[in-house]
Amino acid sequence: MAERIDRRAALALGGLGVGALASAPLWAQAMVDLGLSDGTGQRPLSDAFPGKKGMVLQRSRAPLLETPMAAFDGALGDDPFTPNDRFYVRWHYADIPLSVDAAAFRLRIGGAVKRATALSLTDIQAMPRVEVAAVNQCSGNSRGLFAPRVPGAQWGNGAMGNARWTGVRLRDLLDRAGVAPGVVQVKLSGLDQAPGEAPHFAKSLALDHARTDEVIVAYGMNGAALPLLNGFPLRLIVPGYYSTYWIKALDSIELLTAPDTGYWMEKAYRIPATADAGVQPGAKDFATVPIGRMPPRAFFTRTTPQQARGIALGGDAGVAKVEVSVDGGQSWKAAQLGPDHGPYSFRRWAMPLAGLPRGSHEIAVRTVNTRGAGQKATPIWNPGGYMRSSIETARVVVA
Ligand SMILES: Nc1nc2c(c(=O)[nH]1)N[C@H]1C(S)=C(S)[C@@H](COP(=O)(O)O)O[C@H]1N2
Ligand SMILES: [Mo]
Repeated sequence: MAERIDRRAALALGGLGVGALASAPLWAQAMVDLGLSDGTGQRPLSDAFPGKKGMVLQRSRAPLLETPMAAFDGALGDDPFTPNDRFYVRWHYADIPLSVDAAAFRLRIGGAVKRATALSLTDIQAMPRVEVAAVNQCSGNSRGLFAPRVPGAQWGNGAMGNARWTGVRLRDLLDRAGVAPGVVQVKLSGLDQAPGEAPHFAKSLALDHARTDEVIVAYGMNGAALPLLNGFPLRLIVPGYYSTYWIKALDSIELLTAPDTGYWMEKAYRIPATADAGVQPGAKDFATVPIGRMPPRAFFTRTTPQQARGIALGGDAGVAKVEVSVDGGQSWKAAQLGPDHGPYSFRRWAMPLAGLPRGSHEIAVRTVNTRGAGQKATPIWNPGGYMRSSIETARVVVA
């Protein structure tokens, strides 16, 4: 089994020294332009991080590495999974696990449980195994496209990736420990450490959600162990939800009898309680709710005078259709869709463009999911730079 995690795998992955986090000199690197709203989107591509290559360097410590859109490109029939070595990376705090001893590692399940439990990776891999294809997207993906600009990581569209995640159901883990009466939430946290008095990164899911078939604790990613930077040896997978909940290097599950009032639930990752999560630029003092499900989105990965193509995600449901407009959104034509890998996966799309007259054309792409949710032309705004999901455009010049 390719995902089998043994001690040797951990040692091979354990070489991430702090020195390795320094980037190569900027002059030695290829640059990309993320097309950010304020024109400051030029970034180097970096090979300096263990297990990663050709990543858009946003920040070295804590690592923020973006996937260049070209890494998502492929023909309609190509699988729509993001290679592990191109998968984006985001950590809040610089003190991240630099090596993990897989033999000594334990996942602790405590709080309001019938028996406090600690499971080894061997214990976990002996449990019923499940797999899900799902997009992991940062809540702030595309934040750098917000106008007016908002503070935070200035991501282009590449703070997302799609993988086949293999692991065990969170429910099965909870049942090993036994859920005590009165539990309302499940709090999850990992091996990374907060500096000083800062709050440890932890997120909580409602018990009902945590017990669904879909929420899994993964040890495998695209048929291999998780890269250290993507949460080796275990991470939470919450299909259809933004990845703030997808706790990496997961080592603690705590059952709560009252809602989590920690900083990362009460203060951070909250969106306006409006229908589209948008408010007027500059608005303050509006009601908020925790960010949750993802809306549908479609992206270009390559546009030539002959063909436009890309990827789409349905968010919390499958991609029902993808449509392309070459006339400024007046008319739309259905694109061809690639193979369906389930409701939470990317799906490839392609549209022939041959026949466009000479000149410069703006091409637009939009998707509708199987719940009937679509995309709007006008971008939303909120101060966190969360949940951008408006229609994307690309320009093609026919000579
Ligand atoms: N332990 C831990 N898990 C974490 C985080 C973190 O800082 N620490 N960041 C979350 C956020 S906000 C994102 S966007 C994703 C990024 O996942 P990736 O680095 O595998 O792409 O991890 C999530 N899980
Ligand atoms: Mo994120």
